[in-house]
Amino acid sequence: MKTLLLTGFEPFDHDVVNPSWEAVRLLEGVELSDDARIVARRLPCAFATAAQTLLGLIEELQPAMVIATGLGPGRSDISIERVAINVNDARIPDNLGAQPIDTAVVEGGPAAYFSTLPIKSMVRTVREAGIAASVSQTAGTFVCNQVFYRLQHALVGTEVRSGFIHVPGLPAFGQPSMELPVLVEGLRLAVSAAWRTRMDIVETGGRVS
Ligand code: PCA
Repeated sequence: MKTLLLTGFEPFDHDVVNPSWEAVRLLEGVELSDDARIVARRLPCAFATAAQTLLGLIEELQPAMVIATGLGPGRSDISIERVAINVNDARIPDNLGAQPIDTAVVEGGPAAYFSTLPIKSMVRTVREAGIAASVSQTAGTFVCNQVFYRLQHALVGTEVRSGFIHVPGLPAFGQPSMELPVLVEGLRLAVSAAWRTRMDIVETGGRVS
């Protein structure tokens, strides 16, 4: 049985839930094909421990694909991330009180890594089900970007494809949001598309600015 490791984050910034984990935990054990299933795990929201936890899980579970997810406050759709950058610049402290500003994720590492997932196919598959999705050109400069960068850095030169998805908040007054069942279905579709698609489609997901 092959494993697709899917992660979500614990709450941060005084929130009591994080929709990324609330959705991902409902996908635990979902089968992607006869010989592949999702294993769901939660990551701590701290610069010192998040990536280390993820890399430990990769060591333990030997997944064939890794997709990390996190809350993107203010996002209104399922955002398939294109790129992770080698910068930490935290606007708020993480859950251990750390707030790195303008430090490298990996000292001496490349400026950025691209997702190795078929991001356009993922967006199209989610949209075809009537669920909002888009390619995102930045995963920010907080813990999610750091985890995404360290993930891509660790898997360079391996057969294991990997990437990151940001999700909207759950419904709350005045905030862009997505209902949990819609989010769960959208993530399931995105992950399934990633699993079965080798060659990505060519279709614009760009922005003018
Ligand atoms: N979102 C944060 C970190 C954890 C999460 O769910 C981010 O976008 O960096």
